[in-house]
Amino acid sequence: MSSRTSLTSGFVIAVLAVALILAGYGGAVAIGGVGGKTITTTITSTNSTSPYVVNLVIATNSIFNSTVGDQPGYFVLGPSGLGSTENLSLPANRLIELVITNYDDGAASLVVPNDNVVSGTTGGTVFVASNDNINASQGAAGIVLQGGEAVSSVPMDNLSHTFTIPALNLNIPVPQSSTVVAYFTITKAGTFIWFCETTCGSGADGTEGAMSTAGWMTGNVVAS
Ligand SMILES: [Cu+2]
Repeated sequence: MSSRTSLTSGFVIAVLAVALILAGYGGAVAIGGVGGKTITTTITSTNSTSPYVVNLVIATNSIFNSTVGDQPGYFVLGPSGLGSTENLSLPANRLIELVITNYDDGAASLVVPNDNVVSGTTGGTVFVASNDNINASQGAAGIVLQGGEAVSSVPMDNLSHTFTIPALNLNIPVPQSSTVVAYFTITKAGTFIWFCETTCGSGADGTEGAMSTAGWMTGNVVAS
């Protein structure tokens, strides 16, 4: 190997490493080629550039109490299992990736008009995937991904719940039986009340039970 070739190889590896760091890649990278050996480099992504991911699940089979019966609720899914959404701790001034998996297949009307429209997210949209809108196929070169949809609103007859923080002008409508991904940044520290704005609770107007109880369809977001 001439010194020129060697220099070029080193340069290519350096550029590749920088590119992977810039892309926020976290993992082991195998770079082959120098003297027939494989160089394995571990690059750790930095927390400040990657989004903070929070996973919420909406489930419907929890028995609120013997009088009310079953009610829908938002739950946090984390490394240690199921958590309460009564006090959701989120970082301030960092991009948040909120993933909501909704197991509720029913629609409900709105308490607050127009809260089927997205607000406060990156690009003013949320990405929705469901069993109805993913329709990939197998092509000659591999799977052809098709489906999922970035939407700026959800039709009322398909609206199941919302994740809404009025103080932050954040509104994430959630369709029936879907997974929703939203990106947003909370630009100030504080405690903000989150609500679901559909009539998914109990009582004559659907605003009691889960809808008026922290840890079910409302709670606090504590941003720090
Ligand atoms: Cu709800």
